[in-house]
Amino acid sequence: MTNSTMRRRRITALMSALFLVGGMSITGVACVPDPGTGGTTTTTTTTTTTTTAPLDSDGDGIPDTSDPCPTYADPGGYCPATPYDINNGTVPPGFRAVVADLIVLDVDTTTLTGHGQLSPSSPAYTGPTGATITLDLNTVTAPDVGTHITVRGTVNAIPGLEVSTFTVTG
Ligand SMILES: [Ca+2]
Repeated sequence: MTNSTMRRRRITALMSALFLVGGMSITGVACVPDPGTGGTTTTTTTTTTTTTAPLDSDGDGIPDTSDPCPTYADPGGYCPATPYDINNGTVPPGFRAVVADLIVLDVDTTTLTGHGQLSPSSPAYTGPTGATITLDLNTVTAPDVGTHITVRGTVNAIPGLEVSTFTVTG
C-alpha cells in the first residue's frame, strides 16, 4: 500500500467518522440561503413637528383666544373694571373684576360685607353717582376702613363684588 493510498483511506475514514458523529449524511445537507438584506432598501424617515404656542399678548399664561382681557396680565383671569362698570351693568354678574383705587368706607364684621368707593383722585372717577360698590368679604379678612385697596372678585347681582383677594395700596 502506497503512502498516497494510506492517506486517502485515513481521510475517508475520518470523514465517515465525522458524518457518523454528526448524525447526518452528506446527501441530507441542504443549503439554506443567507437571508441577508435580500435587496431590501431601508429608508429612515425623520419627521419634525413644530408646535407653535398660542398667542398670549400679556404673558399671563392665558391664551388671547380665551383671555377675557388679553392686554391685562392676570393669571386669575380678572379684568379691570370700575364701580361704575359694575353698577351700570357694563360688566355682568359672574365677571371677574379687578377694581383699583377703592377707599374702604365701612365694614360690617357680622354680615361680612363692606362698601368701597372709587377714590376721587382716580383718573376713572367721574362723580359720586355709581362710584360705590358693596363688597361681600366672605372669608376674606376685612380691610381697615379708610384704606385704599385694589380688589379682585366676582361681580354679583347686588350689584357688588364677591371679594377673592385685596391688596392695600395706601
Ligand atoms: Ca393672556
